[in-house]
Amino acid sequence: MKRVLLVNTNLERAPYPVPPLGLCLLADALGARYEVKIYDGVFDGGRNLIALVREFNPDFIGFSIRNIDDVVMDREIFYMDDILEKFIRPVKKITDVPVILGGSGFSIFPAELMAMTGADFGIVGEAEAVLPVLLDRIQQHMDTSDLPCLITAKSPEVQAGLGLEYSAPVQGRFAGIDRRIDFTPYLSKGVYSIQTKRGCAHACIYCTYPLIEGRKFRMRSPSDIATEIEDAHQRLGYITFEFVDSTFNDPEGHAESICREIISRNIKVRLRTMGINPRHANEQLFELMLRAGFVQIDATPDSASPRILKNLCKGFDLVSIERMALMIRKFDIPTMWFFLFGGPGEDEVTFRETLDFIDNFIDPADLVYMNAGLRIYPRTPLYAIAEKEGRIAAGQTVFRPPVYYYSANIAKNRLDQLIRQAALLRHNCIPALETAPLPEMVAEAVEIRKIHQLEEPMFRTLLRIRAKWRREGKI
Ligand code: B12
Repeated sequence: MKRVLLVNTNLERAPYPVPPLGLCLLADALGARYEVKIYDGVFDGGRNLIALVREFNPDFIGFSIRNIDDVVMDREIFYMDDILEKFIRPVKKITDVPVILGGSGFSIFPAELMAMTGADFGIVGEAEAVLPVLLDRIQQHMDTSDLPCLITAKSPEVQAGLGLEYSAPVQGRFAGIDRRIDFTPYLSKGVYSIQTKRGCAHACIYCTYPLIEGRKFRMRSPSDIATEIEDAHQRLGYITFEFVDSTFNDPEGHAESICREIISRNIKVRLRTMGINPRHANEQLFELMLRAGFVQIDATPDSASPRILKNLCKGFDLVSIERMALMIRKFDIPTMWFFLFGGPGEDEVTFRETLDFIDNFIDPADLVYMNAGLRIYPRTPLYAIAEKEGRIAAGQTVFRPPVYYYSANIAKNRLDQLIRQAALLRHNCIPALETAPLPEMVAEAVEIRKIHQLEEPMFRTLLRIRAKWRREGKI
């Protein structure tokens, strides 16, 4: 049986380490036809990779490239140099088996990463269907040029299938992340990722999700999702499960069905999710989410200015965000809010509109994350806008250095200053550059949580300490 080594090159552990769900799904998809091993670089950082390659002696090596940069302007962590240095180059030095790339970061910049790494093949987007066929064809020395979303070293410019409308159903049953990798380090520091669907039918101008996952929602059945949670819960105990969908409550009704399924099985778990879309947020959803075990959500409206919401093509209006905020307060669901300033048309007036919303609608116990500058990605409407406005040259690469869009209606320094001022006056507003809390603050939070046996999300404890330290003039 041929052997496949799948390498997770993600070295980032902030805001917390994320398990390589995509690679685990691929290992399942390669099934019984291949012997598959996953090397998880998150905690090992490449140290034992070469020994594993020598011992396992794979016939194929796949590298997953998730993060390219951190999307925080002015901090600009660029991950690729380390990925090349710690994983790809050392492996290529000792073996010449075919190297295949994939992952969400790769799917955004496929041609650039093929050139940078010297890989043989790359698959853009989901790979459960294509990867097994590709490996079969390579072994049989067959032509691969008709495979969708495949890029080869010989024709990196042929991005066949990019923007392809995926139609294959998303894998239903799944063996589980912890059955594919050592999940122990994630038990205390991380979460168990759950995907309930693929695709994003929205058209936010800067966003890559539709490019990575396709534009059509393709759902897993609530029963398969609940079974995955139930089984992992039985194996791993009381862990936090996190939904990694672009938006959890889309299309309408799916999130509700998942919650009902979890409730009906009486599974006692901690759940959290990214992206709640205001358009489909309603009281019944929040009620069901609380009953199912949600302890925390993210709300990512990006702006609360009617003009900017329209310019970003968010697909919802201020009224729906306000309605959602009122429900969040009514049900007291701990929420991290994310705002992204500097989009097309942003000026002092629109900035203040968002600030007014923060002041009038967001619980001061909840966190408000303020980022500025929109990362420009290829093949997005924002790229076309930036090109048209002459911010970037026609066809310019935005891979490295990462290029950000800034509204022409407000100077960057002024916007940064407004964000800093807003954060100084509000203990719960955190500028993107200051995301990591002080170690002393974390230590105090841990202590308080232990003494009072607090179950609330860590960010709420930290925010209370932050407010106290501000009052005491410590920060
Ligand atoms: C969920 C998510 C988060 C969650 C993670 C929660 C969790 N428990 O996992 C949170 C909010 C914490 C987060 C944080 C960050 N994220 Co994020 N995140 C995502 C998101 C929406 C989904 C990722 C996911 O789990 N997908 C589901 C799995 C099943 O898919 P997958 O891993 O991609 O695998 C499939 C394919 O890619 C492919 N594949 C994967 N590997 C391989 C390997 C081979 C060889 C092949 C052939 C194929 C292949 O096949 C797989 C199965 O189909 C993506 C956007 C997106 N839609 O992909 C952004 C995304 C990955 N994040 C991004 C970034 C930047 C970050 C942060 C650095 C932001 C920050 N400054 O904090 C951090 C890093 C965190 C970390 N520790 O790594 C960027 C990366 C691009 C870039 N600019 O670098 C993305 C693409 C969003 C974007 N801006 O476009 N993120």
